[in-house]
This record gives sequence, structure tokens and C-alpha cells, in this order.
Amino acid sequence: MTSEWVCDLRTAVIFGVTGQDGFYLSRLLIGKGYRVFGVSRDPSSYSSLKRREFGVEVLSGDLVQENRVDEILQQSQPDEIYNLAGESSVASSWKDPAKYCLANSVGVGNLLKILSGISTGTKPRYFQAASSEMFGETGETPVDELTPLKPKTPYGASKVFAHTMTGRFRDFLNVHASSGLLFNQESPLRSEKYVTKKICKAAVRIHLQGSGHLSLGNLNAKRDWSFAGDVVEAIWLMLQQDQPDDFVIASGILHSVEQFTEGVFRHLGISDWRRYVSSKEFDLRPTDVIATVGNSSKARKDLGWKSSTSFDELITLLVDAELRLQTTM
Ligand code: F7E
Repeated sequence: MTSEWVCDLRTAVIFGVTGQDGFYLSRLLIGKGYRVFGVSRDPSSYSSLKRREFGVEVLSGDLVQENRVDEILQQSQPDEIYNLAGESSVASSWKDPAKYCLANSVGVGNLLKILSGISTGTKPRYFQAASSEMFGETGETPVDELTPLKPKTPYGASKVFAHTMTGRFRDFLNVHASSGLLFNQESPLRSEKYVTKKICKAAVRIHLQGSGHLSLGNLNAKRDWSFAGDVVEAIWLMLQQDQPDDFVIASGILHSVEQFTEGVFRHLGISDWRRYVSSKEFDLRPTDVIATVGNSSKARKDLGWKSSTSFDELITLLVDAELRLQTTM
């Protein structure tokens, strides 16, 4: 059930406002009339971003600094807190597991502790960005909120702590805390560390220059990709529920990296894409989840949400944005 809010102006704090999802969520909330505080470890980098959303009040802060987090919440008095902060590259998490643990686990522990101690005034609602990487290898059978978590990577393990604590602070300390088990969400704002951006950038360059090469890892890996702009709608809807809960947010459809690559080149009118692409399985990370697909029935039923951008539409959106970027540079 969705709450009927009585106040006109709600206030939200977004930890991790500089990332892709931070941009789409702040745009959504500003559009809904929220006052939005965006927290960043480096606010000066936010003001130089081309993709910053105007109207966001940017504060400096890091979830691992408990006192600073406390100050931010005192200053902003939020109705809603969205935690999109942390380290997000699965491949890089092998190089520095402690950094991932600090950013993705310890910081969330700090925030939940502070929230559980708020006894007067507005008790903010909390959203935690969890990840499909927490499941580990699940094959082509769709997973849901009750599927056991068996992460294969330091990144996945760091997210399991945060997700589990979100549930326990909800169950035992009465925090209005919800966790979104987010499957891969993409947009033109992704960095080249992620496969969709890497493919689109190289393919557009090849299309414009007539030559070039794209070196990938495992082409057979399959992912459940959605558009980040759709995913932030689900994130917002989660905090509009009277009862906090966990929700799988996914398209429910698997595609391989090969299908994505082929689709990108096809959209650019290149059918013989294999001429330009090489692949080395597990060249880029010691192990990989080969396939993971989500069952979002609960989100559909309780939130009225579904991933509304199809795989082909997502490819079109990403490639056309990359074309615009490379032809105006
Ligand atoms: O890889 C394969 C790679 O790095 C997707 C993050 O948002 O989603 C993301 O994690 C697949 C993997 O994303 C290359 O091995 C092949 O199987 O785009 P990705 P990810 O690792 O799935 C989850 C849900 C998160 O929570 C994360 O924060 O593509 N792949 N060749 C490649 N991947 C990369 N990056 N580069 C390649 O050349």
C-alpha cells in the first residue's frame, strides 16, 4: 500500500549523487518537487559534471565518517534517504576487497545505526542499493527475494552485509528500511569500466572511422539488463510503501554479451562485427557469474513496477547517445 503524504515539500538525501543512478534519481525527485540534498565525497567534482541535475544541494560526506553522516541528517532533516554510494566495479573488487568492504558494508552499518537512534521528529525512510551479484551463480532460473545468497566476488560479499543489515534493522530496530536487489542497470552515463559503455563507445568509433578494434572478455556471459531511468522509478516507489521490504528489480530477460555486441553493431549498420571484436574468457576477472536473471513479480504486484525499456530500445538509446557524443566532441 502506498502512503498518502500530507506535506507538500518532501526532502530527500541521496548518498552517491555523482553516479549514474544518482543523476536519474535526483532528476526524478526534483521533477516531483522534492528538496534534494546530494552527498558526494568530492562535491567539487559534482559541479563540474555535465550531467549534474540543477536544484540539487550538494554536501560533502562519506558514509564511513559516522559523525559527518549524523551532521548531514541533522542539517537536512530528510523524509527519505537513498543510499546509492559505494564501490561498484565487480572486476576491480578483486584488487582491493578491503576498500569494497569499507565503502559498501561499513558505511551502511554506520547509517543504519544512526537511523535506528532517531526517536523524535521525522523518522526517515531508507533505501539500500543491493545487487544481483549477491546471488552468485544461478544460471538461467530466475531468482527472487527468497533465493539464498552465495556471492562469488568481493563486491557481491560486501553487498550481502549491507543488504542483510538493512533487513535486520528493519525487523528488530523498526527502521523503515527497504533493499532493492538491482540487476544490471545501464544508461549513456555508465563509465567504460562496464561492458555496455565499452561496446557502444568502441562500435561508434569503428562506425565513424571505418576501422578499429574491440577487445572483450567473456562473450557468453549473460545479464539481465534494464535502463537506469526505469530502475530509479522502482527505487522511489519502494520508499512510498507503508511497509518496508526487499524487492528484486530486473527485466526478467537474459541476453548475452555477444547478443548485445551484435545488436549495437547492427544498429550502426555493421553486420560483420566479428571482424572488429576479439574475446578472451576470464581475461578481465578471475571468475565471473555466467548468468543471472531476476524475477520481479513482487515489484510488479506491490509497486506496480516493470522494466519498460526493451533490450532493443536500450541498445538504440545507448548507441544514439554515444553517436551524439562522439560527433559533437
Ligand atoms: O559486466 C562481461 C563481464 O562489468 C557484465 C555493476 O553495476 O552489475 C554490474 O556488474 C558482463 C560480465 O557489469 C567485458 O564478465 C565481457 O559477465 O558491465 P559489467 P557486472 O559485472 O555485471 C551488477 C548488478 C552490479 O551491481 C555492479 O555494480 O560482461 N564482460 N567482456 C565484460 N565486462 C566488462 N566490464 N568489460 C569487458 O570487456
